[in-house]
Amino acid sequence: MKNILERIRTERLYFDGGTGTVLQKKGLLPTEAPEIMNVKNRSAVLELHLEYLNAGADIIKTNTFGINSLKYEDYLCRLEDALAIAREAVELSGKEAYIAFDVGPTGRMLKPYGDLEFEDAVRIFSDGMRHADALGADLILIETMSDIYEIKAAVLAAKESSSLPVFVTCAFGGDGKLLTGGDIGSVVALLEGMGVDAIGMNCSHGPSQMLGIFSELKELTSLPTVVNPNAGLPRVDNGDTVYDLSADEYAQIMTAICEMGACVLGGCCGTTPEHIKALRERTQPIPYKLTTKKNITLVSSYTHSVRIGESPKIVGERINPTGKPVLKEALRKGDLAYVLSIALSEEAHGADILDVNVGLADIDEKNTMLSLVRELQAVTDLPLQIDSGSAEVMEAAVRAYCGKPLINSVNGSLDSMNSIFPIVKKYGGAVIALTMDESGIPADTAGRVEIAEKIMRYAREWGIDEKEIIFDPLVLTVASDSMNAKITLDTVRALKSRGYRCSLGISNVSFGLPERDVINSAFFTAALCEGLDLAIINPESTAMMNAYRSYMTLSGNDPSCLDYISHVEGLIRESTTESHAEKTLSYCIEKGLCRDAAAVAGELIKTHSGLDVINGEIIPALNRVGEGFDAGRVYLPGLLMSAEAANSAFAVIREKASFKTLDTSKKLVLATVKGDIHDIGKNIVKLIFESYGYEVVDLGKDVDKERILETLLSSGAELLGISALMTTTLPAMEATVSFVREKAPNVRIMVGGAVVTETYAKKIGADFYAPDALSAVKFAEKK
Ligand code: B1M
Repeated sequence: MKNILERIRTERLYFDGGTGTVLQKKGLLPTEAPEIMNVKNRSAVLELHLEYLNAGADIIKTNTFGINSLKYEDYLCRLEDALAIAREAVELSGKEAYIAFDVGPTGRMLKPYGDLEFEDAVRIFSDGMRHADALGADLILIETMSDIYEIKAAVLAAKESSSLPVFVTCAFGGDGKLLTGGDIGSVVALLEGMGVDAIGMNCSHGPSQMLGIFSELKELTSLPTVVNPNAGLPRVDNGDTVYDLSADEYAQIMTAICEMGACVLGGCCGTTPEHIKALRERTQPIPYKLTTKKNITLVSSYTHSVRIGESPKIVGERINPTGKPVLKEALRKGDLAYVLSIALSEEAHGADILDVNVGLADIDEKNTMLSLVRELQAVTDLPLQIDSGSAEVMEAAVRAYCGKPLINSVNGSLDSMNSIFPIVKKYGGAVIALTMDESGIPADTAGRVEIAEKIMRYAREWGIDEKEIIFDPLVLTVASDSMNAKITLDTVRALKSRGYRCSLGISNVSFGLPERDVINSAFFTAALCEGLDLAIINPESTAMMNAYRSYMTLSGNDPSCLDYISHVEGLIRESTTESHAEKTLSYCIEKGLCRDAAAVAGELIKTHSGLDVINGEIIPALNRVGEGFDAGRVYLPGLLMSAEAANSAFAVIREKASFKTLDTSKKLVLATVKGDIHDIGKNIVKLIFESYGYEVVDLGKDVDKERILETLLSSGAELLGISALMTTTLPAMEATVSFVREKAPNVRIMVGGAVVTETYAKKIGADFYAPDALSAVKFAEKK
């Protein structure tokens, strides 16, 4: 059979459509996972594959979306069954079709936002992929992905455990972003960097909603594209999820996506063999569009990408202990909070990327780098530049990094290229390439350009694209040789004229001179005028940032001078209002700074009551984060980090709170209702009740009504407090109230939580609506 990778680059292929929704019509119950059907009704799955193959699919997905070693102990047998059914279907059809081993998300979030370790996720994905390769799958389809870090784990697993082609399709939301905030650029950066074979989108939407997202994807990617939408936007009708687009309507809208150049077309939820048949018939006559190669250099973080080469970008240089005694001491003591505050300050001053170097002789560089990369990624969404002289540290950090980093650095020596290029190739990354080699730094431009060409040749041999190499032609101080700056500027010009990207660590130019920023900022402007793409500088230096902003404005990179004006306005505001020099508790919570939040709370509690701190700082901060989430400014990772920070502040308040002696006659059962995992409010209620001497039986969050009743009966408590924070979990609150009313009529029930109102509480038959914790205690005490 012809290689699928050659085919998708020259002709259009077709995927099959939905699996679960079609299997439901063949007997799968709504509560059952589709993979159950491989065992429960094998012939229905065989029939599904055959129907798709007969409808014109060239690639069928195995019915394995939900099978992994986390979910099923006997996952290997289950995979064998699924692959055997797919193979039998292809043989029966007599067609030359490909079998895609279908891989869905693990269902768990990765640390630091969830509890799954990155390496565990890699292992879970590898377990299945290794097996699928051995069982004869033709490719791996990683689909319906909505978290960049999980995507990285899955792609890494595919590379390490199989030699199959890898296609990845993501589930973008209506805002064109992944659930965890990743935009198209961050997806393209990661996946192209890691060398997947095709990239695209599936699920979440119908084809018309995907048009805009797809056009953005086409602008950025040089890879073949895959589009597998749902049959319209899903909606719920009488408890059933329905998809409105008929086969013809679906095919008609898909022609637009086809004309834009999608290489592989198919369907997801709600699409049927009729949809695929109509899709193929309608789009087959449309001429295949070759995918063009884009010369775009991207680095990325969890949520977004930075484009290098379009306009100059700033790399913050401050997380580097060289010459910084306070930072050295902080790193030695493991005081990462200090380092995080440097990062946030660099970000606030306008850095686009942050350099991270923790090279100190007397610390464990690898572990410090790993912890810092993880912590930095939880508080800032700027991409990082991993800066280490050790290839081992580099590999560990680049592997753990969520996104596509800048790698600092490789040079023209064979040793350096042989240790750094494999890392760039495997994990993806743009790499700073120093124009020096075994013989040192050439004294002239010609020598530096020669090394640059050597590096480029080797990179190509390693299969690394030219656009991923960013040359640093190195600047030596003018204090030792007055021609040093000129040689560097000439080299920047020469490299730029060859179409290469350039970076410089600007401040070396003035080493040993007084008033260094005077020289640095002038040199910086000169380098920008030669076309410098990246500058590693201190963004907190006013002189340097003034040089940068002026250059941006004067070079046409700041339309209508808007950035310049808003920067100056910001300066005026800062000078007339109180500066934000001290971190407030709300600031720490909004930024997700857990350790700082605990420390500031510890200070506050010395002079304020716990309730004042909660009401004055914690709740307003969480409300602002919630508003940001609502407005699409904050994403789930940010929400989680803020919740963590609030919890760590809360833990300190709890520790310091004074409690009345326990009165065992005063008992309260407390829970957040089924389906709801918000428990910060409930925990506050618990704290206040305990401080009034109550014995509180806290059942935690996501608690079903049966367990609540059982606890009320076994503990003898006659007071119940339940909390709900989402409109979707209000029905669970109502069900709990009526269940407890019926089975334990003597229990008094209080309800609370941001979505609950007095009217609603009355409607569902609760005894009391508590807008806050104190009102709940007052009600309880009234008895
Ligand atoms: Co989410 N979340 N969240 N969230 N979260 C909200 C609630 C939301 C309003 C944000 C938004 O969109 N603006 C929104 C709900 C929208 C809606 O339905 N109306 C939302 C969403 C959508 C979600 C997810 C679905 C997001 C996603 O995955 N796409 C997801 C849901 C998961 C699930 O539950 N199944 C989710 C997840 C999370 C985190 C895990 C990240 C985190 C919770 C961590 C945790 O609790 N351990 C989180 C957070 C922090 C929030 C916000 C920002 C803050 C909630 C909070 O703690 N408030 C929230 C936005 C907001 O409310 N402003 C939001 C502070 C707390 C002290 O207030 O709980 O109201 P509250 O408690 C008060 C009173 O109400 C009262 O006393 C407390 C103290 O005064 N009270 C009681 C509460 N319970 C009581 C019980 C009583 C008495 C009084 O009985 C005696």
